[in-house]
Amino acid sequence: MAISDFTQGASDAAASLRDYAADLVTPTIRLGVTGLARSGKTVFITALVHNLIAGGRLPFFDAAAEGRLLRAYLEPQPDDDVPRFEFEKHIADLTADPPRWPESTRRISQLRIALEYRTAKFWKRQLGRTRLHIDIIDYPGEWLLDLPLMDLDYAQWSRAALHESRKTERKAISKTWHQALAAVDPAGPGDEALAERLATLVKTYLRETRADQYSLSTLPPGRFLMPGDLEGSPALTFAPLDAKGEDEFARGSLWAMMARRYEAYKTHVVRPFFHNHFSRLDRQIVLIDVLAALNGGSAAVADLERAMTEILECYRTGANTIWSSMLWPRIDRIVLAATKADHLHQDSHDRLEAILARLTGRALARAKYSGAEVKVLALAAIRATQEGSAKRNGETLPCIIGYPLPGETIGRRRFDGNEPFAIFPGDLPADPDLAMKGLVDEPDDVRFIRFRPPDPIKLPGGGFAPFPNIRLDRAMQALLGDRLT
Ligand SMILES: Nc1nc2c(ncn2[C@@H]2O[C@H](COP(=O)(O)OP(=O)(O)OP(=O)(O)O)[C@@H](O)[C@H]2O)c(=O)[nH]1
Ligand SMILES: [Mg+2]
Repeated sequence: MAISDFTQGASDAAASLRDYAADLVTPTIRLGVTGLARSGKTVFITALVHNLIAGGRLPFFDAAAEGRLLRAYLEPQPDDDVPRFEFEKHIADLTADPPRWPESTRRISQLRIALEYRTAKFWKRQLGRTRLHIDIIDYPGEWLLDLPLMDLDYAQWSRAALHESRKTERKAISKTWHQALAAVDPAGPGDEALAERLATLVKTYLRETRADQYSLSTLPPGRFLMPGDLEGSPALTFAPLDAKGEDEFARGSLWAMMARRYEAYKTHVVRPFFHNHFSRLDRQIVLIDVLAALNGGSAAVADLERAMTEILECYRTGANTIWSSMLWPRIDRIVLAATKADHLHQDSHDRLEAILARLTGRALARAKYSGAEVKVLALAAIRATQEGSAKRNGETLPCIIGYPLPGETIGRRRFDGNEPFAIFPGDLPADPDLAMKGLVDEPDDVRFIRFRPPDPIKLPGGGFAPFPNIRLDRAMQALLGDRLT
């Protein structure tokens, strides 16, 4: 061995020893960020990290407001087998000319940020600095829908999934799949091409139930909706079968093949996710696009409520039998956040929070969160609009002003993305129960259109200033504040 190899090896060893020692002395919070597709996870994490690193104005985040945050910087993440959250790429999108929203991410990713701060207790005495690692984990909320599968065998799951798909409102969408299924004999030979065809039909059905009206059917394998790195993998080539009675199926039958794959999915996909990632989280924020559901009408709201109930079930450790086999999550603080609040005038922000509280109320009331604190709030991680007032029919009304994205329409007007426009977003109803019925069912529609991100502001020393936000600081206080005292 050459001497340089030896010294290289020795310094590697020293470095990993240093890392190890640093981990021992630097406490770590693992913060989970989840939500259904397009709920705003990527934008939230990017804005949070940007605000910490670039010293954003965060009046309700105590450590920042009290001037105790000294430095924040990115560090290599601890888990080598998880893709890194591409913070720099997302910032590059948001600060491009014209600015654009980051691309959809659709899989798990992780980022570590190190914070140096002064504790409040010793602040006056000017004692040294303290470090905290925040490991942020972005993962699809759809994956949480898999938890109930752990308690079901293949026959039970098949029955439940078929029952769901036969409901009136889904009949039209499941028709093609059910026609194919009617010709299938579960006792017949386990044929790969047939398995693939059935799995594809189920995935199409699931996608259509969603595309249709922002809806989710219960008991889908979460990866069917959001495959992550398993896109096209044989691990996802199974589907429910229709067995009459309590038949026994021979080895080599289609049923046996599907049952084996279903169990493999549980063992190799569902369990590792809950075991390796979910159960290690300390804090959790669940992002919810309440406005999109309100826009979709009462059926969309009802579906969102159901999906949230299932998702929140995962945080309910007290009475949940499934957890005993998988380690319990140790989450002690949960924030439920309605995103994109900048689509509303500030007068409606409290109402949006009330609607979210109502939407998740049933799930929360049922749940024992084993002492976890739950906070509900409305936020915009990046505020794409400004507030103003404008006259309409002689009356002065509060409005929001932003650049509607190309292709957005209001009435007959179609936007090209280059002109700012003032919009009267209307008020959310003060009574959350009215909102649950869905806004588009109301005669006086409240419609939401999408805006492009705000213009970035260059800092003299290089880089960009954090974007304006709504209540992002309150979310940060609820999630991290107590660990920075
Ligand atoms: N106005 C406004 N729009 C937002 C905000 N956050 C997200 N959006 C919009 O919502 C879209 C989706 O946001 P993302 O952060 O990419 O959502 P995601 O949950 O990461 O989505 P996936 O990666 O596809 O699961 C963005 O492209 C924006 O159009 C916000 O704070 N304000
Ligand atoms: Mg994303």
